[in-house]
Amino acid sequence: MSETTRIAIIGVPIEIGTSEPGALMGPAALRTAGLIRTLADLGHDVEDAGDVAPDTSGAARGLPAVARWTRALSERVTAALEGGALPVVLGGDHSLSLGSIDAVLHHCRASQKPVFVLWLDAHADFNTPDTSPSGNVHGMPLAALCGEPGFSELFADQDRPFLDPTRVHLFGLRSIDVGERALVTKARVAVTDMRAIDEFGVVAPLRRILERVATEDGHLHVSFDIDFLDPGIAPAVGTTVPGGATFREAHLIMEMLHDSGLVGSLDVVELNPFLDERGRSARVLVELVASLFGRRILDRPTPVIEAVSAQ
Ligand code: 4U7
Ligand code: MN
Ligand code: MN
Ligand code: MN
Repeated sequence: MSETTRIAIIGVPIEIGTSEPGALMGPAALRTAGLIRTLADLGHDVEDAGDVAPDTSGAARGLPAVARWTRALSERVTAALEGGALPVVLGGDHSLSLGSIDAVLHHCRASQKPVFVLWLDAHADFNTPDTSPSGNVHGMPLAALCGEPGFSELFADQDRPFLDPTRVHLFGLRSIDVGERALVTKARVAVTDMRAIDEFGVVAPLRRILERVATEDGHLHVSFDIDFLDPGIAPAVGTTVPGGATFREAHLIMEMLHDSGLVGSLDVVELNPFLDERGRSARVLVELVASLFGRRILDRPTPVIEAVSAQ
C-alpha cells in the first residue's frame, strides 16, 4: 500500500496567541481522537515526542512570551527533521507556526531546498503589530516569517532565513483585514480564495501548486488551520467564518497531498476542544490527517480515475 514514513508528533499547547481560551487542549484532544494509533495502523513509524513546555515565567502574553514557545518548538522540529522524521505539530493556536516554519527554513537553508508553504486557512495570518485589529499573534505568523517589520522581539537570530512570500500559498481564504490585504498584495503572496475554489474546485489550483514544488524540488510545509473547514463540519474554532471547505474538498486535498509525496512537515492548529461538539471536530481532523498519510479506499488507484485521466 503506501510507504512507511517516520513521523514525529509534537504537541504545542499554546493559546497565548489568541484571545479565546481552550486551544491549549488541542494536542490532548487529537491524541484522544486516536491520531497516533490511526497513523501507526497505516503502517507508519510514529513517535509521540510529547508536548513542548517552554519556561513561561515572565511575560504572559505578547511577542516576548510567544518567542519562548517559538524557540522551544523550533528546536524540537529541527531535531525531528535532522533525525529524518516528518514533524507533525499539533496546536495550539497558529502562532506556533513561527516555530515549526522557522525550523524548516533553517533546515532547508543547509540543504539549499526552497521552502514552500501551503496555508489552509480562512484567514491570511499576515498582520503585523501595526496592521492587526486584534493584537493577537495567531493572526501574524506569516508576516513575521516573511520578514515584515515589527517582530524584532520574536527572533534572537539576527541572521535568520526568511520565508519567500511568493512561495507561500494561501488556500481557502475568506477573511482578510484591510492593512493585511495591502501587505499580502505587496508581497505577492499566492492566493486561492474561496471564490476561486467555488469556481474551479480544489483540484486545478492545488495541482499547479504541487507541480511548482516538484519542479523546484522544494520542501512543502502544510499548515492546516481548522477554520479552513466549514464550521458546520468542524465547530471547534474560536473565530468561525462561514463558507469554508467541505469535508469532501478537504479530503481530496489531503489525498492529493499524499499522492504528491512532497509534504515534508505539517501543522494542525487552532482546534479548540472546549468549543467542540462531542469530539466531532477532533475526529474530522484525525480523518483528514489519515488521508494525508495514505489512507485510501482501495490499495490501487481508483479505476474510474484512471479511465477519466486517460481520455
Ligand atoms: B487564525 C484576525 F482580525 N485577522 O488578526 C486577527 F479577523 O490563526 C483573525 O487564522 C486572525 O485563526 C485569525 O485577529 C488567526 C481578525
Ligand atoms: Mn484562521
Ligand atoms: Mn490561522
Ligand atoms: Mn483561529
